[in-house]
Amino acid sequence: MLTEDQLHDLNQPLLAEHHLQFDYLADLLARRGQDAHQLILQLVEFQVAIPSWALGTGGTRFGRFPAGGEPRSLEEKIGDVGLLNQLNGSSNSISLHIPWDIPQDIAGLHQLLKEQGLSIDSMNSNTFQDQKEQAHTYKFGSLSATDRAVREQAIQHNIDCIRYGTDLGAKVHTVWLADGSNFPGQSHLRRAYLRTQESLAAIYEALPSDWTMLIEYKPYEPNFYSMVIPDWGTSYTLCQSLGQQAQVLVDLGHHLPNTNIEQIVGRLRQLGRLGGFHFNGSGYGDDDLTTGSAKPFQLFLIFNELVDANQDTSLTASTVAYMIDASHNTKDPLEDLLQSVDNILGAYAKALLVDRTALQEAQEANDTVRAEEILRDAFLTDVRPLVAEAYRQSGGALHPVRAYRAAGVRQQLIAQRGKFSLSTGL
Ligand code: LRH
Ligand code: MN
Ligand code: MN
Repeated sequence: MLTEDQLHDLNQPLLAEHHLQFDYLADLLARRGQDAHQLILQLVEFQVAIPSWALGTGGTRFGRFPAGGEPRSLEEKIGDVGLLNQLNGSSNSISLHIPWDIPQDIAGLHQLLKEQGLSIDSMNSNTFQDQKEQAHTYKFGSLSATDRAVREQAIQHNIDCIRYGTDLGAKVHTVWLADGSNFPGQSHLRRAYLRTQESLAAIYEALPSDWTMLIEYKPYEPNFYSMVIPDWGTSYTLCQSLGQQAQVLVDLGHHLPNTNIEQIVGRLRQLGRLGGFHFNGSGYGDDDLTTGSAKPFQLFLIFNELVDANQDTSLTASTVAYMIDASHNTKDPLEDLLQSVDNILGAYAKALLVDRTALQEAQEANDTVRAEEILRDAFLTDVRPLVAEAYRQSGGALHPVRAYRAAGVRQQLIAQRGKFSLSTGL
């Protein structure tokens, strides 16, 4: 844990320049009729959950290059998220993956979460790997398997996840299925869907009434001929058949290249089925890179849809779970997460700047250039002083990555946990 004094000292050398930049931006925005302080309040409120499996180096199937000092237990993972949240005030919850994060000491975990000002965001089931004591293999699927015993085991696992989550105060359960087939003819496509629907209905029945069940889609990997839930349409129809507590989860990396993700987001929001996000960055597929690193304009356009829908009084208000889902090989995982949250907040801030009245006028008048210019004006505004001020007002660091390095966090974690400590996860 960093102390308040430490954070204060880390901010001190950056303050003069920050004020200069912030005052300039606030004046500029005021001229355009926008209130910087109002925008900051919205940024301070915005929270993105951190996945427990992103706190260690993910690696690829070819190799893994551990950062050192990786968390060895759920308690240490919570500690790492607490650190991130101290630095940016924007990551006050954590997503857990079962069985990587099976909670043991429930009372102790509650105490720890309270001390760190954190909560559990979403539980995630894992029926894509076989575990040691497991009776049946998931080699040929889980909730869609032809073998009833496999399906029952997978259903029970999901119900167990909900039970762990209930113990820890979570309210969201996420189901991502690796189920599918690798070869034409291997699986009966319609029957696989129907079995999945039936299994999901059994899980949904065990869902407490104040919980949401998120259904995540992915077009390929680990199966490459067909995935049982390959796209948002399939997730959507499954949700429709389950009930209002079932919602679609959009993982940015789970689309074929060039998919118009912002349109999917707008569509789901309009249909009242947008339940959550897994943010990450992707150029080819499920690359799991830093959110917004390669396609910042796309991230902005996604937030533009969200902000627009939130301001549309004809739509019912919705609760969207914002989560990161990324883990990779080259960066310090905590630095990567700080960068991801920073890019997410930046995209959100820019979307808040869009002049919606002018945009609507331009759209209605079919003024293509004007409409695009309005978006470009917002996107090209340097909002970093707003985001920095939001961090500062939440008691965090003006520049979280710099503060993290200056405080020598990774070196301390290595000293405590060792150079070769391994985190459970991908
Ligand atoms: C699948 C996925 C899903 C899993 C996570 C580890 O690619 O995005 O969300 O739970 O990765
Ligand atoms: Mn995901
Ligand atoms: Mn993924």
